[in-house]
Amino acid sequence: MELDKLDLNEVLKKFKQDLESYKKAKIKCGIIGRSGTGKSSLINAIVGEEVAEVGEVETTMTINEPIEHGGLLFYDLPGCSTSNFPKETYINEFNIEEFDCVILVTADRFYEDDLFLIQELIRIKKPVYAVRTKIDFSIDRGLRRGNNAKETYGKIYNNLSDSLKGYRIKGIYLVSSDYPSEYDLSKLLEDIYSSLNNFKKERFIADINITSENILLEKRIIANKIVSRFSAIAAANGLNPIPGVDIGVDLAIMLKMSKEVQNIYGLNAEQQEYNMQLLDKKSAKFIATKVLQYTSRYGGREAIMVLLKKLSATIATKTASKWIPFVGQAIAAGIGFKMTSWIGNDMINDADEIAKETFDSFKKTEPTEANLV
Ligand SMILES: Nc1nc2c(ncn2[C@@H]2O[C@H](COP(=O)(O)OP(=O)(O)OP(=O)(O)O)[C@@H](O)[C@H]2O)c(=O)[nH]1
Ligand SMILES: [Mg+2]
Repeated sequence: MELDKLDLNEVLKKFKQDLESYKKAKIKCGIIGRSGTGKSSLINAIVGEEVAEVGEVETTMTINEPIEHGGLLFYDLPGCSTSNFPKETYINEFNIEEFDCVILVTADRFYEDDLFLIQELIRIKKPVYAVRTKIDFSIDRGLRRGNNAKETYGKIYNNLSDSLKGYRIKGIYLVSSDYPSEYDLSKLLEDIYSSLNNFKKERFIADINITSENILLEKRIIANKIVSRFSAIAAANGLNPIPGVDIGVDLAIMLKMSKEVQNIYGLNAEQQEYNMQLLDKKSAKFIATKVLQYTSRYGGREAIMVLLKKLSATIATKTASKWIPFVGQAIAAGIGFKMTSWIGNDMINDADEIAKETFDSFKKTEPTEANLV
């Protein structure tokens, strides 16, 4: 009996610590490139939300003030050739030593100063990702001249690859911020993800845009972990029954969990607004309705109370012991755990379904002639 209690406490403590570490994790990402190359658009496409200002005219920015999205911090930096910052001191000037990754952005090719910077970055062992933006433009242009998408893509890729020969960069990615789930954006994100460890890895996958089915799968794994952690905390806090439910569950924790799941799946208002711009009218309307249903089911205190009442009625009709992994005093905590994780799993299943439908709609909206496969 004593042993069980001890185990339970240890388990709860671990879940709690893990949730804290996840919440606190930050990934610092440098985005370096000339003005107008599409840095801000790329940041928005990475996170699936308009967090950076995009413009036809040069947008002002405060250097060293990162653009934040969850645990992701983007340092939007001017290229070293066009800036007032000499290339020799560039790395120190911007504290690049502290970055987890550097994305070098160009809309055409990499220049001598870029190559110098790449060399310096590799010398200090920073993972460097070379990104060529606006690939949709180039492919369109190619099509008008009688070159198919594959030819244009191949030509651009080979040219960049030749110019970067001998530099140990992580990869070359041809992306379009207007079509985030086309071309190489998902590969870029998957590669950055693979280079990170532990909680940074979790945080990264939770905070990025769904640009591939693989990312969606990874998000599900993280979402499940997060729900377990929240459930453990709910169990630990939830020994006092709440009126009308009979069983101790921490409502505040459930609401936080709900928010986190919505964030992971891009269901919050800002992320939806971003998606709506990229979808055709019919899909946008369909998805918006689904999201509205989702938020009214899981989004507020009352909504969760309704779910809890339903669930506690179900539990009452069954033998409680069947559901409870713990013993003795831990019974109430056990039920709190189970109820939170049940509701959490429903949240994940429903969110996952909407995300899948959104992703499929993107695929339908994308330029079919430009498809590379
Ligand atoms: N078609 C297309 N247009 C893009 C893409 N990326 C950026 N643009 C456009 O290019 C212009 C400049 O994009 P920004 O993202 O503001 O570029 P930036 O590098 O942040 O520019 P500064 O902040 O001024 O340095 C905008 O009009 C964008 O809409 C892309 O992948 N495809
Ligand atoms: Mg910008």
